[in-house]
Amino acid sequence: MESNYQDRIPNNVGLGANRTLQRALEHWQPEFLNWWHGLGPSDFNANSVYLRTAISVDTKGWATFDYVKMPDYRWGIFLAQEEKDRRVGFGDNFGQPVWRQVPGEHRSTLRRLIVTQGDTEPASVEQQRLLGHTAPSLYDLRNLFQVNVEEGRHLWAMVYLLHAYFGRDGREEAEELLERHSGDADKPRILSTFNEPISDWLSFYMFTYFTDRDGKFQLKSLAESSFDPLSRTCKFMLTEEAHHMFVGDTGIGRVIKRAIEVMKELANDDPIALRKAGVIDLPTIQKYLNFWFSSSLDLFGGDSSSNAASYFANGLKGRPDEIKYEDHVEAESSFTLELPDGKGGVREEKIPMRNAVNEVVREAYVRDCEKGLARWNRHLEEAGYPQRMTLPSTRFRRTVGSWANIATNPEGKPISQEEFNARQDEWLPTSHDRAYVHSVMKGVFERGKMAGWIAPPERGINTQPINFEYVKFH
Ligand code: BYC
Repeated sequence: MESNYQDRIPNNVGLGANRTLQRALEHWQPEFLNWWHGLGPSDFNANSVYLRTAISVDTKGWATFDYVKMPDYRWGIFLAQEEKDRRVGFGDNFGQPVWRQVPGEHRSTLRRLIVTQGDTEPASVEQQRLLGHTAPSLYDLRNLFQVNVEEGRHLWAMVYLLHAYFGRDGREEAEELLERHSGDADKPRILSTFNEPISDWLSFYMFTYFTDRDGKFQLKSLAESSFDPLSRTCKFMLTEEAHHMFVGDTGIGRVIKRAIEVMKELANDDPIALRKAGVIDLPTIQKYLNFWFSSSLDLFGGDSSSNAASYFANGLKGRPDEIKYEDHVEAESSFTLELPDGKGGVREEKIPMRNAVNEVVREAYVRDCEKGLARWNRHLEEAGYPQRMTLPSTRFRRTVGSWANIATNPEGKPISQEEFNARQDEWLPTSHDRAYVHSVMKGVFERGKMAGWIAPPERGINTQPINFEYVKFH
């Protein structure tokens, strides 16, 4: 299908040929813009931002860079190219042709999955709406806005599916995606992490590293779906997701680098001395990491899940890179979970592999998270410091799954609730830590300048220099 960039809603889904759908989406468009103005980035909507926009899905068109005012960003609907003769890749229908329409018996489940995915996209924009004011540089400000507009496009992607394939229910769900709000007491976002405030840039980098990475794994699982329009939508979303994780990965690396620079200058690694010098000390970075990693682990759902088993059996949602697995049916296989034994220890339990899909995907996610830690720890190693960043155990501070509300230390050893309460300030950000981090967050809007708590990036965006005017104030 040709890309049409001239339509009011840019698309490669032939929207012009389907007047009813086009009108329905054109009706939703002003509601989206209202939401953007009310709950999107505050105050920077009149500035020109050096953004990439997808104008088609081929290698040339998916990343076109230019100055754009955010409300003028062309939020389009783009699906990856259709794969000829694509077959169901897993579960009970393995090998059968994929579905171009929603099968009646899976309608409500697919709608729920699409709504849950769609709900996270505007949620993240809401969580980050005030961050622009404290951006550590124009480069970072531009990256924040890039992430925000693309999350807006990902919302469009899910809303398109709801409108195109789910009739009146879908249109109602699309409205509700703009009615729930992150952290709202009455109408919160669906998944827990998306109701956590992101009011400082260290949290933003942690979120884009850990939570966007959950996004990567969930999108990859949905890209395996037998419902082909969902699969193609998610495949294209994944191309944009990579930059979001890059922002987190390099952001955390730069905060650590800057701490190391000051540790060297002062010949001292005492957190108090570092805070006096205006940088973020390593123990505080570790606490933020513990917080966001554990929160993001919850997003994979329960470790033993009958929902996950039926998604897999029915071919609705698979495992990332399903092709790499030997058995695509998993009818007989099992998985051994480590569970709390209720007596302060750990016991093992064998469960059907299909019920363990969330855990299998979570394990793959943890391995992917470790790559960033290896990079950040290399900075410490090269500078000759013995400290290392570590991922806490997947049992630590969980609120979903078998380890939910079981007190453990970061190594995953079950401990008493009293010990957890007494020691949690060593492991998780305290109000004092948060207040300190907030105190160094002051906007730096001069070309090429960086806030004192973060090192400059290694290179600019799209081969531009670091001191490029990434955001124009006029
Ligand atoms: N918070 O059988 P269970 C992204 C619910 S991020 C609150 O254990 P299941 C992005 C669950 O919904 C990716 N509730 O889990 C990143 C279920 O409720 P119902 C977002 C939770 O169903 C950054 C019940 O507990 N995409 O894209 O196997 C920026 C029992 O569930 C939580 C998706 O998540 C939680 N943490 O799996 C922007 C993909 N966890 O249905 C964007 C779509 C579980 O019984 N969603 N629950 O009422 C899914 O595939 C699944 O819903 C989940 C849960 C993986 C989330």
